[in-house]
Amino acid sequence: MSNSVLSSLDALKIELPSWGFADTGTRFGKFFQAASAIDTADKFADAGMVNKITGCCPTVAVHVLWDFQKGQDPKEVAAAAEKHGLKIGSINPNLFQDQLYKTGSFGSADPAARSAAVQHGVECTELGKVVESNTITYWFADGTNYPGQDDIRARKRRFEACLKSCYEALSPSQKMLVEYKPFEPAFYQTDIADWGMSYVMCKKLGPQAKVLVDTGHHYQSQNIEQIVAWLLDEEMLGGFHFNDRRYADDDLTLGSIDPYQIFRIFSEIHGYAAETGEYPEIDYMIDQSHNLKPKIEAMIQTVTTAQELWLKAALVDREALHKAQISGNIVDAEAVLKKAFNTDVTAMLAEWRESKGVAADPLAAYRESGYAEEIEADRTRRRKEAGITQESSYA
Ligand code: AOS
Ligand code: ZN
Ligand code: ZN
Ligand code: ZN
Repeated sequence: MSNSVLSSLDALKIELPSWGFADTGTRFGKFFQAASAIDTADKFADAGMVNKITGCCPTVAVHVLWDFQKGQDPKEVAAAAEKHGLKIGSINPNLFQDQLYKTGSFGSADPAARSAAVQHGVECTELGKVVESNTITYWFADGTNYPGQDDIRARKRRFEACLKSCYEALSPSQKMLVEYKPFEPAFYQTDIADWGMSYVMCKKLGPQAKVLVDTGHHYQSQNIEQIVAWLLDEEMLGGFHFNDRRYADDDLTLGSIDPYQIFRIFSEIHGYAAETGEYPEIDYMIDQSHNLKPKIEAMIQTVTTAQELWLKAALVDREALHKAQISGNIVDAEAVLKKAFNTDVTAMLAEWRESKGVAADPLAAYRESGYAEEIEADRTRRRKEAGITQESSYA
């Protein structure tokens, strides 16, 4: 059993977000870090370091507006990632920063906003083909702030039409993931506010559209593993954005608030794999942008937390669980989950890491590497030489 449990870790490849290595902040302000990435090459270097130290993060998610310069050959960006042993992962369009999107992108009543948004979505899809990335992840800031501001059903239909135009641009190997979020920045009505709305859109589009579950995008106490179970059963789960939440979309470190929730989500995935004989095709992506923690350490902490909870969930004795369930033994059924959750998997993780040639304690190995000191000195010097003030950098 230990072998299949350990090898289940091979199915957990975690994608790092390029934007998580740069200075980002809250709606109210930013606190800068001397070691933060200045440009895309820095972001890839940092992501490459996290991959080297953990051995399980071979791809990096890119943000089209922030990582690709106008007129630049996208292949150059892919080559810059390859230099650090990475491939470009999901392509993240930006349908929220342009002034044109004041009342939304795909949902806007303004045809100029909608056509610019669709054009951007299609461009992102074409870009994905060039850099050989198969995933386009759509997150929308769209919605309204005041009752009556716009026609909700009209917005829904505009969304359907725009998404369809983008879907049609996909190559057979590409897929489109549609993320949902209950609120923020729209506070009265968000166009794709929950998994059901995303599901409805994706289902209408076709088999290359799937739901993206950002763990932070749920109401207080919402049962996320049930959503995951339903989407798995319908073959509609496309990917995750990993983070944790206390109040709303806080982008806190995965498992920092409720590790048992993440365990229960992973247990659903292992359950699916036990039943079907294979792990579902899911993109596991981190969506965290740390304002206070050192960024690279925060990523390593996230990755190792995910692996730890994944392994614990793989330890769930599915046979015992099934027996308890069909015999109505509720106490034992829950105890099966608790037993796995409470197992110390440190030695197992070390064994898996050893087999991959990485250190048993990635965070300690990172701290010993001297990388943090190196980039802090290098980036401080480069900022000084180029006269870059951190106030003027965005994302
Ligand atoms: C926003 O709340 C979403 O979580 C997005 O997935 C993500 O943070 C964004 O696409 C990065 O720009
Ligand atoms: Zn206030
Ligand atoms: Zn997200
Ligand atoms: Zn979010």
